[in-house]
Amino acid sequence: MVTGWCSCTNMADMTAPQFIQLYQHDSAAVAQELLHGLTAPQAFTSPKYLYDALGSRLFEAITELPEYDLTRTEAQLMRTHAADMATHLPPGACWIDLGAGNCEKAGRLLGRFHAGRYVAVDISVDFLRSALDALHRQYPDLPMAGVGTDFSDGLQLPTALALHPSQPRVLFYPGSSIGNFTPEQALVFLRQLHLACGTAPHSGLLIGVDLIKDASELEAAYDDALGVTAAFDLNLLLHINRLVGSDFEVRDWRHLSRFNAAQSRVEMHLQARHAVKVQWPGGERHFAAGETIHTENACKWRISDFDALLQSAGFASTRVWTDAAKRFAVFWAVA
Ligand code: AVI
Repeated sequence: MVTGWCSCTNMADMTAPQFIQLYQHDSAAVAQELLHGLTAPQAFTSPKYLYDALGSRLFEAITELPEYDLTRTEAQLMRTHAADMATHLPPGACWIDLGAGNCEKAGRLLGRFHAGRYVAVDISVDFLRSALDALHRQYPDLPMAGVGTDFSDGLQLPTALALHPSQPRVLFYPGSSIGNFTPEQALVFLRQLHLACGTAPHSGLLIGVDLIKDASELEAAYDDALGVTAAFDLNLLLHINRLVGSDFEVRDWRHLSRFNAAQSRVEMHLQARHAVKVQWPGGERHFAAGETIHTENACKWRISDFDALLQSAGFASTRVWTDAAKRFAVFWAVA
């Protein structure tokens, strides 16, 4: 069901952000998806379930950890190369911010890149309201919208947005969130983003990608000394308990991060500390001591491989900026 409404209550403020909620929580479908993964021979869950209210706050804390420099390196790259980037990106574009959250990253760029419109996309418009209201005070003349949709399974841009076919689009996907897809899933997703760029010339995708580095550094980035990432991972069990009515006990599990060199990815797992029986309405699973639930992949890329992936997804040309140590890359891929 598509529900669209404009939050304008005051006719004097016709530029107030528009909010459109597409995603509707379907508890039976969510439980079915989770139980399918939890009962698989190698149990797994989608990383999207890491982000309940507490999980989102823990992730924000992760971005401040000394071991997790990804967010800071990307922000530094954006600052250092903003002037050069601005010569490649189209002015007056509609910026579509995927996984916008607090809209902070895009907020720093909209003025510099002379955006013509801003569309923040996240699972729920409730996450976007205060951020967009604040951004609206900063850029009162910039038309803005918030769209609540689960784009991990495909990006839908609602017709209620009335995107103009001749306005170029900048799809903005920072933070190396693409790394949470396997390369096969990433290709499917990037093809969808290519389509979502529309037909106006100069449209494209601005995307941040974390690069391969030393395994011990990568493992530490996903298993910090303070235990914030462990809390982020373990909190998933409490979220699952609420979603499927299971009885996971956090203390029965430990967080693991390991670099899988063959697949070029950091894997997060929750490992049973001893034999554990987990029950939920209508089912149960026994986990042997040491057995794991695979909770996240964070794929790390080589610049040349990611460039090839963008080309396979249909993007015509790419430009890349990276830091001196080649820890992180920002790509501008023209549709
Ligand atoms: C959101 N995503 C890009 C983060 C990452 O690095 O894969 C999530 C994360 N998981 C553990 N730490 C951070």
